Amino acid sequence: TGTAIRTVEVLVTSPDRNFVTLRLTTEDGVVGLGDATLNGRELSVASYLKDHVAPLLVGRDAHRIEDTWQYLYRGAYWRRGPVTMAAIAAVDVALWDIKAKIAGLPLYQLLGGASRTGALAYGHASGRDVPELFDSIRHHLDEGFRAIRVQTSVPGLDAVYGVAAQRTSTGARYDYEPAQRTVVPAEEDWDTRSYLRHVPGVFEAVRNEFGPELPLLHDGHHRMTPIQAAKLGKALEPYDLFWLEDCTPAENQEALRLVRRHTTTPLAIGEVFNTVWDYQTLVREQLIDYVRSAVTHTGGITALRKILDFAAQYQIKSGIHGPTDISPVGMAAALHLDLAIHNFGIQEYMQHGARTNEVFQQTFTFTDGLLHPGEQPGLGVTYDDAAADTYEYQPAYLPVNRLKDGTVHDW
Ligand code: GCO
Ligand code: MG
Repeated sequence: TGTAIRTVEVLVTSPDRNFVTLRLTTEDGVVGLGDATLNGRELSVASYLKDHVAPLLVGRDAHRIEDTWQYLYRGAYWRRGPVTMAAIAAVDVALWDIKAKIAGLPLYQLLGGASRTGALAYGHASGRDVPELFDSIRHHLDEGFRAIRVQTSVPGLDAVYGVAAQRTSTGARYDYEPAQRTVVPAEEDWDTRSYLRHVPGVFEAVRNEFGPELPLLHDGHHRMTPIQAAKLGKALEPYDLFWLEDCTPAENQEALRLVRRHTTTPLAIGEVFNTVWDYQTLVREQLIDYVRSAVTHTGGITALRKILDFAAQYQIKSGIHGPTDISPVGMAAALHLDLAIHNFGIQEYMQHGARTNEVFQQTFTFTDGLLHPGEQPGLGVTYDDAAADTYEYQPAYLPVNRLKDGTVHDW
């Protein structure tokens, strides 16, 4: 029939960074896009899709989203994991894109319609010292952001996660791109005690300068033990954070009990998670306040919607992952979900570069600090093959972290 999948294409391009995109086309010529980008492991997802999924999709009815999801998840026998779940996510999002285009509606309408006028976004401010950080915050406020993530260098450490090394040549942007185009990962250094001594003073300075209203966020990037995280959460309480993110490596969900016992600073976790099972204890015991998963890494809209519905029963909200390693296709999927769900919290928005926006043409808007996916049928993103083909894949990796004595630490 006309809605059967005719072609399956796996597209790899590297405008400002590597992106993997799945493109499905039905017999009737309706095109759906899905994001399959897994930072630093891009080609493994491309292979999973090309070698193992594409042959199963040809001829399937594009309307059968839930059935296709279950078929790929259960049918592989080997479950979960970032590669598998990113591949399933790409199929799922592409199928939602197709269904919404056939319906002639923006995707959020199929998810229940708009629950708000737009999705509150937070931007990434950072600085090597306090004056540079203030400049970066002001720059984000000028761009329209109404919530700001604050990351800072730490005295004695050369390079710290989340801090832009320098201003761009125009001086206007404070870009931070964690993956570097090297064949072997770069190495950074780390010392948790220096970090814990430095960060509270930075937040005190930011609060004094920008006042009590501005929502402030911070990412601990998995580096603390539970008791260190408890200490930081407590020390930051006077500065009223919107959230403290990834305070511990949360594979051990029970570790969060200890953090929670000591601090009322709201906690956000989950950008490296890929199924609802990674959240089970965290949600049921109300150990977190925000779910950080990306649509792209958690099995798509179908699966993330279920995680967020589960979280909603415990008054836990969304904080969908939106760094530059989520492609504009993955971002669009997040924005449609943000608009529709009831338990929306905040959306991360890290702004893609000009080359990326040339490859992925988009219809979203950013007004008064709120993102909106636009009113085009489907996701509202088109892929420009001619532009994409000029940017070949280039190996790029996230850094590795070491303590002062050389021990490998969480990055
Ligand atoms: C965030 C994340 C990212 C990750 C990146 C890794 O909160 O946005 O921590 O910056 O480091 O997604 O690929
Ligand atoms: Mg993070």
